[in-house]
Amino acid sequence: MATWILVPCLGQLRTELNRIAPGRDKTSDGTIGDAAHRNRSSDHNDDEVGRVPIRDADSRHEVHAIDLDANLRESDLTMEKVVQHILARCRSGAEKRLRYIIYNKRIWEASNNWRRRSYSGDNPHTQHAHFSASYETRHEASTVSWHLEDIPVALTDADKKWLAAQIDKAATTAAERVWKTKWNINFEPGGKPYLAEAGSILAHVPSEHGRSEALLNEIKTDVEKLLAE
Ligand SMILES: [Ca+2]
Ligand SMILES: [Ca+2]
Ligand SMILES: [Zn+2]
Repeated sequence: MATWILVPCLGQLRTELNRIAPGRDKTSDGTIGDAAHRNRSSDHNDDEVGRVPIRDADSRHEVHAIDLDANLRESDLTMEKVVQHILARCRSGAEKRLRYIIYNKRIWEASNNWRRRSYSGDNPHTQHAHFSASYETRHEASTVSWHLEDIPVALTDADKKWLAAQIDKAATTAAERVWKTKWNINFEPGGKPYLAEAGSILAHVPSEHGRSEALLNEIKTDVEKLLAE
């Protein structure tokens, strides 16, 4: 059997999904069709020898469809979000590499201006999403970004904790730098400026320094400026 390839645009889609959902389930992933697909016209078939809806311009053996498992194993990133993100780009005209998407009993087609229709095929596509690609060389071969990293996802508690620690560290470092270089204030070990919460500036300078309110505000502004750098 001739060697076939998945069209590069869909390979890129899978690569990006792997990047944003590194622990995703791949059980229901699929590319080239099984025996059942071979008996009917399907984008999962080898386009040079199999039954496909479109004959393309080249003689490369290509598969123009990918199934991606719906279980992304992420806290706030779902296949529904991925599908809707891609659909929005298709509808805006920013994305031209797909012919249709099937997911969770629904189908959206380029030929139907990406309007939603209910899908009643044998497989309800609840375990995976199906993406059918264009047969136009410039589209199928394009590996420009699908911009999956732009999908808004809430931070996990672990993410928040990590971020807060980074900001805290940056704030402390910035504050110490200003105080040492500009104000010539040196803190003994353990006498670090108290930062009320991540991203906030010093809540107070130890009172023994006897600085005035105006001076404190000036320091605060400096630190804020540093943090914004
Ligand atoms: Ca081909
Ligand atoms: Ca081709
Ligand atoms: Zn499929």
